[in-house]
Amino acid sequence: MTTIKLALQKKGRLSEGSMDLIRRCGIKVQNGIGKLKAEASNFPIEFLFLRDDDIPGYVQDGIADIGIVGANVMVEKDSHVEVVHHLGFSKCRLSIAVPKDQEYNGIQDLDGKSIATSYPVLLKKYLDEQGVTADIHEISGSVEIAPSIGLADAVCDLVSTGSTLFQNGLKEVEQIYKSEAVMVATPDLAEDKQAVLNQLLFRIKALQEAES
Ligand code: PRT
Ligand code: ZN
Repeated sequence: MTTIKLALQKKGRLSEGSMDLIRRCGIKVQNGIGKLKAEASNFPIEFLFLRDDDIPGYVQDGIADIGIVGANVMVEKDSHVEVVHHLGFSKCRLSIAVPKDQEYNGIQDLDGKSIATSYPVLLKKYLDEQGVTADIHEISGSVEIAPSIGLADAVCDLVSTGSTLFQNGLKEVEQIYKSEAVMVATPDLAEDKQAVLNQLLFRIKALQEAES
């Protein structure tokens, strides 16, 4: 039987939800510490453990047939993959935040200002739609520190509880994108692999229905 390759985040905010979903589907997998590949013993699926940023590219290129990744990363990378299912975990939002004492009357206030983010594509799209021109300063982490060290006037980062913003003296002023984990597939998946994916999706949907 054909085996499909599923790309998962190795370690991070998607890994637990992803492995938990696989296990609840009744799929048995032994994932040795540090291993980058694993196989299931009772379902035709192989797992590749990667950094989340690399997952859309691997799936687009067909190195992996399917993947589980945050919708935010998939859209930011502008990857040509198909979203086959919304998985409902790792929910968060991409938001703009400004120093809490700063007066804020609307997105126009950010015109001509600088905004630090790890999501320049999603941010630019939103600003363009709003007719706002800002200087987008791309940084890869610790975004919330940027205003307090004078690097930017505002930030655009992922938020779940809001506590990181709060701890850094920031307030959320615009929600620009809502995200959750999604299952993506390579475009034009071969028919035999599509059949395996359908079996997997059938199990996932049954779980979701049982829980709703
Ligand atoms: O090493 P690798 O590159 O694989 O992982 P990573 O560090 O790039 O990503 P990771 O594991 O942090 O996040 C993976 C995905 O989880 C993201 O792309 C989102 O789809 C999703 N997700 C859900 C989140 C959050 N919630 C989240 N809260 N990703 C990041 N955060 C961060 C946020 O950047 C901020 O620093 O958590 C902080 C805010 O959290 P609160 O609860 O204080 O608001
Ligand atoms: Zn990452």
